[in-house]
Amino acid sequence: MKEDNQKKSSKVKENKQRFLAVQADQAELIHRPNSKLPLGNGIYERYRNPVITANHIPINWRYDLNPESNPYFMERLGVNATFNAGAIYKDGKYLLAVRVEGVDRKSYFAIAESPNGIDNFQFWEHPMVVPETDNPDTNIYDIRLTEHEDGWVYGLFCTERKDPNAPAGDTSIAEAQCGIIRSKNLIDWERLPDLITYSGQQRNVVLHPEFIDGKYGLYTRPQDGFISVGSGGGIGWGTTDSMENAQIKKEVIVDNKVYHTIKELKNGQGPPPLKTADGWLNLAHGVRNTAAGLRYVLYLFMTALDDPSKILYNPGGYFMAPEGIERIGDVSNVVFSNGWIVNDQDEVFIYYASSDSRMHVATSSLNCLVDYVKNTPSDGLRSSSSVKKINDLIHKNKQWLS
Ligand code: M1P
Repeated sequence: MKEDNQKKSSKVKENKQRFLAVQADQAELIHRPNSKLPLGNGIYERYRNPVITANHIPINWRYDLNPESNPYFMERLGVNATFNAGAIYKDGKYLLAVRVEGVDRKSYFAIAESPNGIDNFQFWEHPMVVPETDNPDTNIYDIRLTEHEDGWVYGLFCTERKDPNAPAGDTSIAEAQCGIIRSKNLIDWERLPDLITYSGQQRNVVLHPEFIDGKYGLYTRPQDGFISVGSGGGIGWGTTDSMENAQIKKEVIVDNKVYHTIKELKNGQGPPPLKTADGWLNLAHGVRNTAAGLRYVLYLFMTALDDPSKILYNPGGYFMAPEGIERIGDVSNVVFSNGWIVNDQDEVFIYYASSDSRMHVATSSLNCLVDYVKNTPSDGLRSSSSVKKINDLIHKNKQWLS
């Protein structure tokens, strides 16, 4: 009996030590200062460290701290990845609604907060509780947060369920649609009915922050299948009278997929657009196929202030592609963004995930991004046009080299 008690108390001590070691390791990770990488490309600056990784997830979400029920101090609810975060700037704080994917492959959302937008991201006490509809979601992911002028903060996300029409025995065919929640405090979320559209499946649906002719405006991405957009695709646009029963009756394509470009296979709106004096600044992702699989990159375009479905500027090529370690992860060769923030100094914080694994930040300014979209030539769609653009530039540059 005495021996048993001694064993127990040494186990408790051992567990406590392991807990303190894990806690210290995490504190070092969270409080590690981030810094800009040198030089950059003049458009934005990348940072040395990712801003959020699976190891940022609070220890008490993953471990049972009771030595009786967890004598080996095992991780009980492991986390696979933290990526594709929605973003919002509130009371001077940078908030990310992160897609957290457990080792069971289910994703959920959790808010992490930073005082400066580049490091010290810490998760709130609990993950977000997203109520279900009568048709429960199997998986939820890629939330876009929109602070709408109606006073609500909306979260539009992808809700995935098994396709009811999947052939017997097929356990992988899914259906993607747009789920909708809203909140005033970002803690209590009200679930609204899923968006109704008339074009098969939907992913990457984003709510525009302002009323357009008295209606709510939504970016869509119609698709025939779950992975392949099929005959659908492109970034679509439609309006709805209310968000309580959101329904888009007419969807128009704003920015289509195009042969032999960075968005040859599919594309999708990223976060809600940013308002500038020149127009709405849009961030999106484009996907092409390669022998090594799909490649996801980010691009920008600008739409008219009075008509978010009308493109004014359309710089050619990608704005950001995966680099170095960003190229490796669960789904390699991917950068994806569904959240960006403008702070009070018009600095822009672009939050992007790499390879479906971790979150990063890149910083720029509104002026700089507007200059980029207005003055970067469009894609000429042919090699000879690319060469012509380079020769024009060489010619213009002559006076600066002499
Ligand atoms: O794996 C890359 C991305 O694939 C999907 O995006 P899209 O529908 O635009 O192809 C999503 O599953 C996204 O979460 C993921 O990052």
